Amino acid sequence: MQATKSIWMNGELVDWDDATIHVGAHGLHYGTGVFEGIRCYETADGPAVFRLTEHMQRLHNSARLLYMELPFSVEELRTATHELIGHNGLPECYVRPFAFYGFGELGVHTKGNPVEVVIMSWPWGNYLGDDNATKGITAKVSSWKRIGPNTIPHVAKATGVYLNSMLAVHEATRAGYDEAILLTDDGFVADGSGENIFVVKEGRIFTPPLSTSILPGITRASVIEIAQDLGYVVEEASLVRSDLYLADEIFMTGTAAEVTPVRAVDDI
Ligand code: PPE
Repeated sequence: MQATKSIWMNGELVDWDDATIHVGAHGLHYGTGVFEGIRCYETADGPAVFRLTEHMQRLHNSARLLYMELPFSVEELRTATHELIGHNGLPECYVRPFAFYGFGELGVHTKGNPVEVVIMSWPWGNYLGDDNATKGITAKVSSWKRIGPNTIPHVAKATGVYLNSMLAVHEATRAGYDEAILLTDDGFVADGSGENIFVVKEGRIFTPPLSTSILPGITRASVIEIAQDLGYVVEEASLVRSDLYLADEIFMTGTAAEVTPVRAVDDI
């Protein structure tokens, strides 16, 4: 990870090296945090942040689902993001806002802990490898199931939820694949470890509905909108693993992964 000048912490810009927290922070012990991943792209008019309001709104929704009250509004977080990007001076970057219960009391209940809000930004190439964005990746259906809607709300982009993704991507890469695809407990295709999934079959585009334990991806929503504008039929439909094996094409979407083609699933 490439260091940049500053990090926005609770309303102030602090030097990269000084943005530290106490080891007793609640979020570190119990995964009680929420986060976002956003991209800022270079344009002819200068750096432009893609769908910033939607991302900050999702951060707020994630927090609400963790009984966490964010001390900054969507508008304030937007302003903070612009301030940070301007200050760090990068033409393109990845932006990582997050909020977590900080240092105060331990014990699983969050009472007595402050809510800390941080925004980092740094240069980050394609998540699955810049080459893979054109060549395509290989994926493995994970033996780890995607967390269910009554386990932890999957709609929340919560830090603790990502143990699920971490296990799946480790399993996949240790077996020689680039990425994991997680199914729900009852066998429906859900997410990649950090991406949503689309399947193309006979000219139509399919993607799992929001109720299938997926993160409501902002890239996913953008791709659906753009594909429909281009005249494609996009259907939100429950998919099973054989739909992956029989697909004409598969691609994954995410802020970090952007749009990455999948060239094989389970060696098919
Ligand atoms: N599903 C999961 C599980 C997921 O983590 C992401 C984003 C998506 C779908 C796509 O969502 P969106 O970015 O709104 O299109 N994963 C973020 C974090 C990756 C990381 O390892 O950190 C990201 O792409 O920023």
